[in-house]
Amino acid sequence: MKKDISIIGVPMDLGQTRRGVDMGPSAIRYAGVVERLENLTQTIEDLGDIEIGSRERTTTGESNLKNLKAVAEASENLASKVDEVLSNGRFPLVFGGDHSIAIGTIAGLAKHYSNMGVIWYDAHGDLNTGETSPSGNIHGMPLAVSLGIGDSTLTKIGGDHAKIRPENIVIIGARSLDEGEKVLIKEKGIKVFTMHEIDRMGMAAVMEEAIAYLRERDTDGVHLSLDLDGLDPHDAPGVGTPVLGGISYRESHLAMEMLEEANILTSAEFVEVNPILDERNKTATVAVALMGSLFGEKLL
Ligand code: 6HN
Ligand code: MN
Ligand code: MN
Ligand code: MN
Repeated sequence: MKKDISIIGVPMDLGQTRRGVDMGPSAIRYAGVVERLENLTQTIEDLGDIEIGSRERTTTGESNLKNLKAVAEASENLASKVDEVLSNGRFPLVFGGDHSIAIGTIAGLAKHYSNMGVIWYDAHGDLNTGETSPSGNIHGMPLAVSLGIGDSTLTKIGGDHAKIRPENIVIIGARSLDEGEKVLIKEKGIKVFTMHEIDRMGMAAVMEEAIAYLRERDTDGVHLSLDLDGLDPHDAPGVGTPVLGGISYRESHLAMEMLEEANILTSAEFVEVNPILDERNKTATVAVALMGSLFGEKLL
């Protein structure tokens, strides 16, 4: 079924410390996203970039979370935008920016879905809190925040309640989890397909299981949060926190094709594209190619 897509750019780089990821939305547009998706969609509109506000990098006294205030403000803006797009009956397609933007995306989505599923395609769990984080970087925390765990400045965005349930999350591609994240995954019973499962079962079986799992949960919407570092750095070099041994380009296409066939997605975001660290805009180009598959492009 062809969708009505609204693109939202989020030029955010304050959730981590490497410059350049704020240019991710431009790089994705430059790689021809609208042209690529035009014929695959009912309608497509580009709403431009949301306001990030103060770019001043700060660490406030009582918190070890970097740039907390600025990230929180931008997340509020993004949540309203996503809410508005859904209210217009359209499919939000969000471009990062670092992964801290998922806090705002999911907060906006949660205004419309009470039992939302989330597919977290990532080398990391992004389940840290101020206590467990090795870096203080908020891009390592958005999944925890969406569960209502972490600094209240972030968890209260879009309303002071958990936006998603742990049993409605599927993490795919994990290969760099911090100790505190591992504890949380076990404690909350979060479904994770690490690289081990992908190697062992193959991507087709992983996606079949992931889709069946979310269907069993009777979700009223499913969000794909795709961090480009979920892919192997060979295929997606333009990311701030690359981890060897990732998901291949072809496996990722297959994953997108299977999501399209299953027709379960109601929103998506592509994050962590950093053109400064990239090779000739390769990572943005990969992101756009994956979006092609996600919205129904076929090889024949
Ligand atoms: N990402 N687990 C590390 C941290 O600093 O919390 C890395 C997080 C990476 C986050 O790639 O979206
Ligand atoms: Mn991430
Ligand atoms: Mn990551
Ligand atoms: Mn290769």
